[in-house]
Amino acid sequence: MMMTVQGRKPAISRAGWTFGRGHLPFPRDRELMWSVISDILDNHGGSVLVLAHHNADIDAVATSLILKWAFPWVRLGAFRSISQAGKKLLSYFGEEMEIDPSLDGVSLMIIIDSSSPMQVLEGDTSEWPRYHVIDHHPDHSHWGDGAYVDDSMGACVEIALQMAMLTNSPLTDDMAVTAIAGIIADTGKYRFARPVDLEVTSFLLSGSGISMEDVMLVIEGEEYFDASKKIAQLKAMRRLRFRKVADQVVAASRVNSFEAAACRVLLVAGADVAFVAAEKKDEIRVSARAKPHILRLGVHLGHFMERIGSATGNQGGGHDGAAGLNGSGDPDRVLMLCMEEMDALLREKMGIPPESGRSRSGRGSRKRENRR
Ligand SMILES: [Mn+2]
Repeated sequence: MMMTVQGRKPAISRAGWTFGRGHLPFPRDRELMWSVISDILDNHGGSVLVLAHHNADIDAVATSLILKWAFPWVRLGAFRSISQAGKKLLSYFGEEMEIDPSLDGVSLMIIIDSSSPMQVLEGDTSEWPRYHVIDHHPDHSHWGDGAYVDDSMGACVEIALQMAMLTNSPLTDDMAVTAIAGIIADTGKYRFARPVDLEVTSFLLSGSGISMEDVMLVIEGEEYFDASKKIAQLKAMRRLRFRKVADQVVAASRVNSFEAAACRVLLVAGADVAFVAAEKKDEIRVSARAKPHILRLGVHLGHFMERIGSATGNQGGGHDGAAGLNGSGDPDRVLMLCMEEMDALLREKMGIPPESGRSRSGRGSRKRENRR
């Protein structure tokens, strides 16, 4: 473990806990939260299982870790699997979660970050060991009354943090790294964060010796990507071609795999719309991604790729900002078509006439895209 384990105590007021300018509000329902906590305390000698959902994500793992550090006698488990990112966070702290843990002898379960029973266990809830639910998802009607749900929190780990503070646990650097990782993961790197998520982040940074860089290293450090993904992303950059449509950039590239990841890299590098094709044996796959301002123009990539699909004898479709195509054919020709059609669509949506005087030849030929 790299971080220090010595913890600090925040200042407490009626509104919650503070470190510097950071603020962790008091739980939405203190009595309900305390009843969960006292059940965990009462089961000190029993067997308490903290259970996370299928393919446990960073927030679920972070919530489990905070609860483990606050209540060291609990066991950690996940239904069916743990996500790659979740495993990375666990291994950073040398901790483990049991996959499909045995329920023999379990006297109490704390189900976390899950909005319905089928995400965490099979069978009827009436046959499960006794349980409490801690969650932040807005739709939790599947659990019925008694679940502790606070959908004002961007991440479940913020609720776990309140539980730790309510039992007077000091804040350690490990807790701060873990909790910020959970918040980052569940707010789309703060893209969808609300003020409270930023206040809690500030609380964690002010109350610990860690920096944002420490957290980023844990969740996207150099070991985060496996080698073939890194190579695919770099190759996508090397094979990049792009064209400018007014002030927008449409980019395309080819890889052997990880086409969706490569698409995201092109967007980060500056493209507004990206297409990346992968060819495997006789099969091709094309991923398409667009930034939100492109969608606001009225572009729907799912419909767009459906159109490209039928024009090339393939299957295309998807969401407005993330779509794809599967089938066969020459990937370069499909990419070329994607770029030309997107060029035309963007011009239409932006009200720019086709070829808007950019073509130097004057014979209506499209401007050649940059290539290398
Ligand atoms: Mn979550």
